[in-house]
Amino acid sequence: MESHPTTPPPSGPVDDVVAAVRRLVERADEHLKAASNRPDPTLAWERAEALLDEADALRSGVADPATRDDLVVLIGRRRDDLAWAVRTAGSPASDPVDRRHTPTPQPGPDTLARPRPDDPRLPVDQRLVTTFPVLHVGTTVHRTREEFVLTVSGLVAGRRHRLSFDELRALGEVDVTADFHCVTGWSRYDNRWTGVRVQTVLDHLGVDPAATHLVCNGANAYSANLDLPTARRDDVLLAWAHDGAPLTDEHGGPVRLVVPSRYAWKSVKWVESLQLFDRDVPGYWEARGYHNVADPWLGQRYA
Ligand SMILES: Nc1nc2c(c(=O)[nH]1)N[C@H]1C(S)=C(S)[C@@H](COP(=O)(O)O)O[C@H]1N2
Ligand SMILES: [Mo]
Repeated sequence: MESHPTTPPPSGPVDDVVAAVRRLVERADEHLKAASNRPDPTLAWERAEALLDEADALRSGVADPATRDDLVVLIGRRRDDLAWAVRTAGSPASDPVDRRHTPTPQPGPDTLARPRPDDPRLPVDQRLVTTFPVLHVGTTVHRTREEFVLTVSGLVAGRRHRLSFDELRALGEVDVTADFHCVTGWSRYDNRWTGVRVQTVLDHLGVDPAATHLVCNGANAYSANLDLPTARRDDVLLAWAHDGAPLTDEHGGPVRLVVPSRYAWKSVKWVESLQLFDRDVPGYWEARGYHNVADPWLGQRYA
């Protein structure tokens, strides 16, 4: 746990640092914008990256954890935009909603699998936050536990099932404490999730032996795919509580998927259904250039 000072630090110098970080990010934005109009955008990208590195160095000195985390997310999104620009250079422009999301500059293959030297719990290229950022495509969904229904379809015995919240919970409640790694570069340690194992749900319903993969669908046409061995891991949950409190709407309540061994985009919020397939069917981000597996320890950001 981070200890919070009882008296806030004098606000003047802190505000100055925050303002300086924001200015660096704005300048990086300008280079990113300029890059798109250049025949050779490389120099502009390099400038943007250097400014973001400078911003990261400055923000690491900010004492207030919440302020520092805001800056981590702010800078991370620009690194996303930069990586996406580099990656899609020369190809037709993609949907702006999709572009808002993307991650950090692609590290070289030699850096991919390593933990950060200063913190072995943190994959290289991730930055620790102590708040709980909110990230999703579209607007927050408001749905009660009474309104919740989980549909399981495809290669399951009986082909189609509908489970209420209480039916789901009655299958067996477990706690999993795990770290959460977002592809945009922030990581949050020690999230205690309460829910039912996907494994338990599948075993209860009876999966067709031909099934090899599943797709988890959430609200707003969001989805993510997993192979069944991954989906059946002990730490993969349909979760309804976080750190002992019911999942809030913004974090995907009443029920979200949690897949700790994968980048957080696999942890679908506002879960509606699971579909079982005898083949791999890409989800929302997997169909938009992201890695199919998404192991943060292997830096599997892009396909
Ligand atoms: N339905 C839905 N689930 C989603 C997303 C989304 O856009 N829609 N974004 C994913 C991404 S990229 C991340 S980082 C996590 C963020 O979860 P949080 O907002 O609870 O931190 O949700 C994941 N689940
Ligand atoms: Mo994410």
